Amino acid sequence: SGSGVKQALISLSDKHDLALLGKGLEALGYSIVSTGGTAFALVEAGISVTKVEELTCFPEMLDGRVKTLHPSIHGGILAKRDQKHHMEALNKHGIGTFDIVVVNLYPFYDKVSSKSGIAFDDGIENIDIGGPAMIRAAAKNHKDVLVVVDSKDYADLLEFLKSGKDDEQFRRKLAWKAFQHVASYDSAVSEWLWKQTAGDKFPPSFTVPLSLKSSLRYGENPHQKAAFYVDKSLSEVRAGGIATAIQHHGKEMSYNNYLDADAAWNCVTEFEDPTCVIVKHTNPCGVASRENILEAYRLAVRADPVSAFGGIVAFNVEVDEALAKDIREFRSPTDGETRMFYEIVVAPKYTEKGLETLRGKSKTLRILEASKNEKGKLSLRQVGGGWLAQDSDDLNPKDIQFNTVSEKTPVQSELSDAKFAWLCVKHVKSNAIVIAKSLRIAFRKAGEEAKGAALASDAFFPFAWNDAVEEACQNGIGVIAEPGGSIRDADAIDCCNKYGVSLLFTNVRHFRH
Ligand code: 93A
Repeated sequence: SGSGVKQALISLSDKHDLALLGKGLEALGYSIVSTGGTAFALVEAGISVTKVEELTCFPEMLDGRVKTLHPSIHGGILAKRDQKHHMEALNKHGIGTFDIVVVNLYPFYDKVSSKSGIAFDDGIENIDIGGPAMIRAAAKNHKDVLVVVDSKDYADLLEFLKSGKDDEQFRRKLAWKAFQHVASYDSAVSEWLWKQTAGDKFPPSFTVPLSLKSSLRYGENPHQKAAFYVDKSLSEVRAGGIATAIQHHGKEMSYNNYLDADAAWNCVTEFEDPTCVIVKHTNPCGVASRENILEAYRLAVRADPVSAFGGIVAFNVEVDEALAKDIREFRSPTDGETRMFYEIVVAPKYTEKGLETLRGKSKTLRILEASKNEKGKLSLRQVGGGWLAQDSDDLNPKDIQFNTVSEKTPVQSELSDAKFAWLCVKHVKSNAIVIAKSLRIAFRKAGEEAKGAALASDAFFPFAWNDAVEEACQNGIGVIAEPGGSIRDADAIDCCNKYGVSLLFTNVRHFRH
């Protein structure tokens, strides 16, 4: 400040670790200026504080809409200390400088995404105006002002101040983070407003609030740089999905690991019964549901033991000691000798013993604990010069109807196999067919094992005769599930009728490219 006293401006909605910050700054000789609630909390913690109103000589106005929007505040942030006329202007108006600005914003995102919902006017009131103004001002003038928007940075800030050394890089990093914070905030506001204007079209443009989770060693290949970003930097709520999974053990996750783990996790969480999914290069190569998860695991391996080797194993139930032992010990059905090797195990939960046993499998095995994906998220894919956006394919499996269109009606076990195959096929790269059977071994080659099995196709069959449908019928498939909707649907029906096979139309397509 002009009087030589160092000043920090603090205005926080999330007051986590505020006392730690306040005490640290006070000990370093800073005088603290704060808004209403923040000042109150600091006083409670025994820290002396000057209220913003005392500097501005203005009361908080308009129900708090105008608190800090004042030259006494913004002049003190924006003045360039090495510009004589800036400092003269401050002196003339009796304005002191701020060396530190610590602000976090009204929790807009949490409010509008709360389960109970929020009234439109409440949403509006939760748009922070003064906070971003201070953050932007401080970040612009970061050469003279340290700007902090994340309580995780308090310790670094205090450390930096204690060191007494200046560091341009540290200042720029804080400024970068500050603008990132405000940008995510504004995009959340804009997206919410867009949703309030209704219509089911996608917005004319949008930003996805992201924050860096980790730098990755490399991308799909070693010559590609890569990083992993997490959604919703502004939410304290732990979002689901692979991005927020806890890693209990193993080597660092790679770019490809994340892709594969995501594919396995998305697939396995579709099922209600205890299920094991094994994925190789984002495609499920073995899926099995069984009351007994041990059996499901072994069946999933057996479906394609060669691909399963080195794959990702996902479960939708807790991994206990018995299952962990099997994952550790089970020998490849290809030679009955080699122990199965995996890159990753992902599950919703582990017992203590289960975790301990898995840790013993290898140093490298990555063990992930994940929670279910949030539904209704945007799915984005990059193409040359742009992005494709769509709703994620997260129809509730229960809402899909399997309408019999053939003369033959499937028996109960065939129907449940068809539903199982249908859930699988959605997760296989198009064009996909999946064959499933409730007996011990799902069929690999055409032959005995296919007798009475269920076949699901992610898209309709453009041809039936002398093509996939007839071939399946000739190979002993008992039931076929497909979307229907081809101009040659009648051929598929006739063909199934000829061979006495049941045909089900879902009216839903599950392409996945
Ligand atoms: O309503 S505002 O947009 N107008 C302002 O002038 C203002 N100044 C600070 N919101 C404003 N703030 C915000 O108040 C800060 O961003 C912070 O999140 C919050 C802290 O208020 P309190 O200290 O009263 O709890």
